Amino acid sequence: MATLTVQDNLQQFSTPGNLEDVVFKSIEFVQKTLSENRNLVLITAGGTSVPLEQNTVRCIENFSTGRRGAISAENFLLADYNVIYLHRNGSSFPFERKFVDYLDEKSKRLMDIFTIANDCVNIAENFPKDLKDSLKHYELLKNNILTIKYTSLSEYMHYTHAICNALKPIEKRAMIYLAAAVSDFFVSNSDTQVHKIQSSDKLINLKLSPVPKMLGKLVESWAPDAYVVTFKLETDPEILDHKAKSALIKYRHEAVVANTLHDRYNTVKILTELENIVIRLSEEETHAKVNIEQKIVEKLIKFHVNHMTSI
Ligand code: PAZ
Repeated sequence: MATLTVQDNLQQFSTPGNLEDVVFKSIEFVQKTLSENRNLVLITAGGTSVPLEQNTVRCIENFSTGRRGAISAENFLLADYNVIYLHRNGSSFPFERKFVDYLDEKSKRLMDIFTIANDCVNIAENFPKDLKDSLKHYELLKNNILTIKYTSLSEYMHYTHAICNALKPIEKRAMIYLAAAVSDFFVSNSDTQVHKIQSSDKLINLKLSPVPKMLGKLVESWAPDAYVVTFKLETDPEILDHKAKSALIKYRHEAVVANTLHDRYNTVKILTELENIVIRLSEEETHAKVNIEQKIVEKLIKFHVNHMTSI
């Protein structure tokens, strides 16, 4: 059976009501980027949700937290890139995620760090320096990031298509960094019932169809000049290299970042046509809370610079 492409099948995914708004905002942001003479990266982050009913009560989710995308966005912003951050609603957010980490570490709720006296809200404690830095960075860089939220697989598909098209005028100065965990299977419209699936003591069968691959079309025609980076996740390290290499050969894009589920924040491999680089955090780096995304982004920016200067 021939693989269906997203362009042929985008109509399989219901069109989000605010698609025009996303198109408008993306075009506007691209114009701003061109006038500022900057590079631009589209980062996708978090996991897509597959609804089981049209009036959705239940859905299929995946593990992704969006952390990789959020920390990568911080590093691109600090390297003077403009960023379109297409992220799962409620997932990790650049700079803000440091506050979430802090609360987690201290086992506190957000409201625990504020006090109220005479109708004035105060911060209850001395913030550590890195939280102050995050706040400063956000203040400084917030105009350089356009954030777009998605929840469902359909939204993700339509928004990615629309944003890639909007990126065309940026040509080689655009990077596409696909860190989101996109569902591989979905319940097609014709197999999705309108109302809540009723509970009963009978087994129910779900018919899951493969999600059409969009990468081929993305590389060929949605954003043909952009530097395209995909991520490949496996749980079995034995098959990771092969799967990552095969993707690079099949789609002929610029780079694949390969990682395994449980070690993804410590070790990754970056594969390009010419390079095969392992990035692994040392014990000291892990102890010093260095983020591996800083190193991934540093490398990819170098490759992107070469791409921009190539004919
Ligand atoms: O979102 P997160 O920080 O929890 O995890 C990042 C990741 C594992 C989703 C990303 O590195 C990745 O591999 N994305 C592609 C997954 C895939 O193979 O579809």
